[in-house]
Amino acid sequence: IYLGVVHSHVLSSYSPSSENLKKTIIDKCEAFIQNNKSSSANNCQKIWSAFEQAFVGRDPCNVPMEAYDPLMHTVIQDPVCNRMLFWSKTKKIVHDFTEKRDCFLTLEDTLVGFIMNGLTWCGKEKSNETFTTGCPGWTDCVNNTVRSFWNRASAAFADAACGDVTAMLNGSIATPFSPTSIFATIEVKRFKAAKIKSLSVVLVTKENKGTTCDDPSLQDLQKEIDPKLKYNCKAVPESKIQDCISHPDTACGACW
Ligand code: AVW
Repeated sequence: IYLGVVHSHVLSSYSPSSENLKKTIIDKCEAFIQNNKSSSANNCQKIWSAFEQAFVGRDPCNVPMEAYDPLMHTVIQDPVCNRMLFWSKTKKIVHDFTEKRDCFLTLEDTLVGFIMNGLTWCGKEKSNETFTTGCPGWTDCVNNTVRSFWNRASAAFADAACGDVTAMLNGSIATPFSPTSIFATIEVKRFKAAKIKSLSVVLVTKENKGTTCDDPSLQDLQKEIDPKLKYNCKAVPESKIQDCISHPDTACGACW
């Protein structure tokens, strides 16, 4: 009984998960800046503070995407015209592709996307603690801590889009332009014809099977975007992209 009391006292005052999340985020932030000197104007402590104020003390199902406005205003990120790569239902292949290449950049290759990628976090009402377990899942409630972050970060990424923009979509599923995806609900809606010249869809297919560029959902995509913006779509076999992943020296222009 005595040990039990000591144990719970230590737990409540030490709050290990919160300390770990802070360390994880600051370590990832610093590692990113080390590898991307163009991000060196960022201050990882300030990023942590702005991040934490979005959700600490809040119901984890009631964090609107605007809660992350201060974080997004704290992060300094240069736009990278012509190299922005959006994606939907292609998470693994798209990141295997960008990992060893500089010609394209996904949200997860930017500072804020890199830091949060793979993490789970939330707070609790009337508490200043940070949790990394027991947080609501993606579809448990609309305004959950993690989902609102990705919505907000995706909005900023799309707002910054300029030049020729690329989107890698999944041709192995029935609806490559899924109406409930972040790509459809947030990103495409924020594409600005004044800044963007063209949208190129790379439809990743399994050897001439599945959806084609004529798919109705891709026609919906084309209808969504400003007609001033040039649209094109190319079905590319997954094996061709895999070849490019295995051979990082292949020029990006030769991959599709
Ligand atoms: P996605 P998006 N349960 O592949 O267009 C758990 O659909 O939405 O592509 N996790 C989920 C769920 C779910 N039901 N739905 C989505 N996720 C998470 C940011 C999961 O981690 C970039 F800029 C999944 O891998 C892209 O252009 C991820 O959300 C665009 O937004 C992506 O879902 C990709 O979002």
